[in-house]
Amino acid sequence: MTIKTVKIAPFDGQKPGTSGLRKKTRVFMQDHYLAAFVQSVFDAIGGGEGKRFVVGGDGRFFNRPAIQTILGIAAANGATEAIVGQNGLLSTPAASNLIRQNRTDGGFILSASHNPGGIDADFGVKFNAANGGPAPEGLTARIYDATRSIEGYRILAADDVDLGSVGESRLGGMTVRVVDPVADYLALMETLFDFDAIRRLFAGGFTMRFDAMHAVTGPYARAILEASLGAAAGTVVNAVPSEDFGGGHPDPNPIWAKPLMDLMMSDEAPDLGAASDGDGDRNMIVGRGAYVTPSDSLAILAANAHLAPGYKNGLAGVARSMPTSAASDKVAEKLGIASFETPTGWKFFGNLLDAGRATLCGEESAGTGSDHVREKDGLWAVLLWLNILAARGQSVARIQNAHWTEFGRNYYSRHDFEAVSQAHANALVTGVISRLDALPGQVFAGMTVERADEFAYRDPIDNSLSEHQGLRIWFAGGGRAVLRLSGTGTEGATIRLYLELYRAEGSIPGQDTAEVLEPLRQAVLELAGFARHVGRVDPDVIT
Ligand code: VG1
Ligand code: CO
Repeated sequence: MTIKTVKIAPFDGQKPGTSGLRKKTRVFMQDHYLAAFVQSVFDAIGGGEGKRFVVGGDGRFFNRPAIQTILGIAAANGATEAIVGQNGLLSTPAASNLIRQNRTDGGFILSASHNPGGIDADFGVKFNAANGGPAPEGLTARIYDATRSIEGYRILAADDVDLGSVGESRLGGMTVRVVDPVADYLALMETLFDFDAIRRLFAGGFTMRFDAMHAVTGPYARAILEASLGAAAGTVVNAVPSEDFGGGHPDPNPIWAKPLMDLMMSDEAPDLGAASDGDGDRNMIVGRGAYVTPSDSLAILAANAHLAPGYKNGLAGVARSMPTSAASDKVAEKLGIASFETPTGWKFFGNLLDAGRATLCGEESAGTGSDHVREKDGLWAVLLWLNILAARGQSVARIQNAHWTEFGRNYYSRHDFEAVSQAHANALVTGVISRLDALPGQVFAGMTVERADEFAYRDPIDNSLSEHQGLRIWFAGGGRAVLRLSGTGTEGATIRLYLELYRAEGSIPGQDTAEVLEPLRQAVLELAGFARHVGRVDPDVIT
């Protein structure tokens, strides 16, 4: 086997976004494109000599050839071991766990998460560091720098490694260890949750549907929910990972998981509905007739986590991304623990988790997790809910209503305007930024602005500063609107508008979320000039 050195020129635009490098699949399939990025990672971390890595992905189109390329480059860069999920599959949280458990130097996770898959859809690569978490800002910047000065990459000329069966093989000087993607993750979950109590819950007739959305959590959910916990066969649906996720968006929200939502709002609803995304790090929780927003879910989990063995000693703190509602802050306040507000993206939770300052973290985009790994974790959230339901013996709706009564309710909604031209999206955002200081006191659609700023985050552990993390506008009467541009899209720009209104008295009888947030929506549409810049006021997706 020989090591080839391939001379190349840098590719434009290999700048990782909110969660790794995400592009159209055909962009990744261009000669040398993936190799250039992977070599840049090695260059940015000081080479691969003597290092060990985890490699796996969500099973989307191009997953397997991409893994072969990464293995060839790792071996040629002197890596000594690669731990790969069988058939190239690893959920993002399971990959994070393997990095930590095996003390590797990091890992490559191949996924574009909730984005659709296929040759004409999306692909992505993410590098996670030795703590199991997404590359932090500093490392991300070094990787991007390396992509701009790369002159060539090293790759082993060799046959494809067999990823179909568990076991070890050699690739040049590197050992490739193919592992069961589920086993170690299941073992970790057993240390955190009361599996016997959840088994008794299912044995007592508790019913559930878990929609794996044709993505990576299928095998995990079947092994854990059905085989280990005794949920009825067929509880997990769409359980076989497919390269294009059955042609859908593997995005667990009321829009893309509509069949599950419809079931949960019908007379045939089981006790619990749940779903996860392409790479298994997001979750959706819905009770019979009761959708739980991700922001509320984080708050409810924080308030009840002590009911699960892994968290019986309480939480050090709770962290949420800035656009996430402040519902979890209320819980932290009552528990007398720290709360943190970070920029969007899991990489910002890493330092807080490593330092033991936060135990639970969450994002409005359906990501929840804890210090058990360094990624958000869809099935973990489902299991914590199950543990809480088993311990309290109450329905999801009852627990949620009691929570609102105790803490008040943060009405919350996110509006996404997709495939907007980059120029129009930038004009809208810079238009608001240029007026930030003048906004307080101004009235839009009958609502008065109280405060407005552009969010910047000073990491309390390493003191690094991350600026331009979204615009926040607070209105008199307690409403907050947030505006930011997505960092995970692959086509044009996506403007995200987040609306939140806190009501201390809890639910308002006879009014749904859209009605409660309507005045706020009108105000921010006018303030930012959506009609003028985007040509429309109705979003593509409301979650
Ligand atoms: C979105 C979400 C963000 C999440 C990110 C990655 O980012 O808003 O909360 O961390 O996706 O999630 P953006 O920049 O498009 O708003 V995943 O499940 O892709 O790893
Ligand atoms: Co994801």
